[in-house]
Amino acid sequence: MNHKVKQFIKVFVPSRILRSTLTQRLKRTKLKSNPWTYEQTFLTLSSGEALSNVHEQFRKYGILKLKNAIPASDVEDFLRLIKSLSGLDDDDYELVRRHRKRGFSMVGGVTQTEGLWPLILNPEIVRVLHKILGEPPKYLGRDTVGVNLDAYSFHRDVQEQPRDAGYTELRAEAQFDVVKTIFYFQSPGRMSYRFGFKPYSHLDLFNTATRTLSRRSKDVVWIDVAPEDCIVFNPFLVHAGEKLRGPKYMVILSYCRDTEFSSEVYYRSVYGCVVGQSRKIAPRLKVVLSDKNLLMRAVGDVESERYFKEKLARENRPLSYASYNK
Ligand SMILES: O=C(O)CCC(=O)C(=O)O
Repeated sequence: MNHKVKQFIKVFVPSRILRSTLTQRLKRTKLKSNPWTYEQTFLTLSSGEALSNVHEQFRKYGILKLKNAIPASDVEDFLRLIKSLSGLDDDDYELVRRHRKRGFSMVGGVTQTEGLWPLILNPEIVRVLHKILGEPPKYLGRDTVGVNLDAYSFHRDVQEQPRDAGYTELRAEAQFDVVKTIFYFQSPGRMSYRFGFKPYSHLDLFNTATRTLSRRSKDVVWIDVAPEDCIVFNPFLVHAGEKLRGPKYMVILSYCRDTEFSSEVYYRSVYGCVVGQSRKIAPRLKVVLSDKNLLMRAVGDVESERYFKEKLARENRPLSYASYNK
């Protein structure tokens, strides 16, 4: 309850009993105004926990917090690598804050940095993803390393497309094929970052009103993400990171079921990326992924000229895949 309201009640309501009733009533009204106060809105698991029902539960919530997925010593190594990759350290945050400089973003930063591959291969995360997807997960790439990047406003990681014929079915079919993981490796002693989302929005595909959500909206739930934690989420979920308020070291990865849709997503990321960025899975990483059964069958095909030609031919027919915008 607001401090000023508390003071007002203290000064102007003489009876102790009346004061307490009024305070309780106001507290309850405040709780009622937040639709998520009494509802479970995401899944939480601890590393190593038994995983019954995770597949169904993830479909329902579209988001899961996996606690202590990354050993603390690995967090230190990843943080060191990200700092050297970006050339930025905690002190550089002040530059961003004071001079409004944009932070560092490296698309493909994980696939191109061997020291970060253990993050992709993390057995605990892979075990949970297997349950979520209902089959062995494949690595989709689409990774980003970001330092001191101010967060996007609320968004889905898919484009909102016109509702053409057959589109609804295709999109619904692909709705659970891709999952993303996000990490915030803060330096020791720094506050953890928070990840915000609109509960159940991954099931409400045509509700575009959520795009205008404010960070203070009561429709949003915020999750604290410690450096050892991993957030797994459905990219259709409306989400955002919190505003930059300290040094921020973020990594995003994507995994998928091995389907035509995910090949399409990989294709788009390889051929649709900005010049100078590489979203191809590095050749040596392909070998490592293949060893761990994490390599998509279509990766080689997608990168070949044959796929490119067939793809162009397909595009002459009406095709309505949900498309990835990032
Ligand atoms: O910047 C963040 O913390 C979140 C990033 C994000 O939502 C995204 O890249 O899709």
